[in-house]
Amino acid sequence: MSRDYRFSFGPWNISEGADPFGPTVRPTISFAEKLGAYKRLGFDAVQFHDDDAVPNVDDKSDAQLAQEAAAMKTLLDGEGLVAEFVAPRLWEDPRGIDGGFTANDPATRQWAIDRTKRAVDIANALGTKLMVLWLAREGTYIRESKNAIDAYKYQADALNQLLEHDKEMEFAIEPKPNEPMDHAYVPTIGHALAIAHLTVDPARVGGLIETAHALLAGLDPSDEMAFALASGKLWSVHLNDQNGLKFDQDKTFGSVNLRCAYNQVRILELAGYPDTGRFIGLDVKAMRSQKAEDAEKHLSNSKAIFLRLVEKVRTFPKDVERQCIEQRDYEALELAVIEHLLG
Ligand code: GLO
Ligand code: MG
Repeated sequence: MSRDYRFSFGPWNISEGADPFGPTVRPTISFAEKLGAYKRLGFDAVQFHDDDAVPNVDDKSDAQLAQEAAAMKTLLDGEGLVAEFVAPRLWEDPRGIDGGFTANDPATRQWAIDRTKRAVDIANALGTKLMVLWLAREGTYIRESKNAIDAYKYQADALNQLLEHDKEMEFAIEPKPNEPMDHAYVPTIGHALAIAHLTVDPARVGGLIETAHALLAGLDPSDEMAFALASGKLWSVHLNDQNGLKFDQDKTFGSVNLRCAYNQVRILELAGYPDTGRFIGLDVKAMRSQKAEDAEKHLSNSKAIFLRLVEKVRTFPKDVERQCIEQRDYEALELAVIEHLLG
């Protein structure tokens, strides 16, 4: 019997509903209140941006940073929660406006590395050895603005400095092809794991696959996961859903394409993912139209749909699968999958 899945999300997944065309529509919920939602909704771990744990991280001394991160760890312990990872939020700082690690200005590149080292220190204080790097602004609006060859070298160089800074920390790159930039330098897990091999310690550079990001890249999320799993490098996931090629929607897992969601669960099951001790992260967003009192349902529904799909994967008739594959009757296999999903 495999271990149970453990679930996580980030405080940004409970939000006030602002979008590029309109202001917030729900009241702000304090971090402390959000923490209370975790156990209530059946979640085990918190995904942190560095400044979720230590606000205004750049303005804090090392001593303040250590003290505030330790206080956050105490808060987590009190709630029976753990930190899954810390991600440096470089993309909100004015200095990172044109990228951090790939900025043309060497001083900005240094700031991005230094800020991420501090995020590593926060991760240690919170008791996690996993960093996530969503390389939000590491890309271009126009090709001519950067030298892409240099940009890849800069990213490997930044990783090297981080790997040296902490000899035990693991770095999971979260690929995304676009948004906020027109073109991101690391759009797929293939790119991420190739960059791992440009570093001094490839074994400590892996990936986090987000459903919507893979779909935006025109790829199948379960295959992206499989690619990382094949080298033991799927260190987290951001499950959600996406309705076609448009802005990153972060919809409830399985709400658009149930078959695609089923296949993501299937690949995690085939890999024995729960036994790795890694978490199922849900990077989902409530619809803007959702009333404040119901603005957590995207999280509980995503988890419920995930668990229903685990049951579906586990109860799929293996003999039918075997026969269909032996006879190369994929029409029959397809119908069997659909009938099973229709239940
Ligand atoms: C946005 C990303 C974002 C990251 C998070 C962790 O498209 O998915 O939500 O996952 O900031 O770095
Ligand atoms: Mg994400």
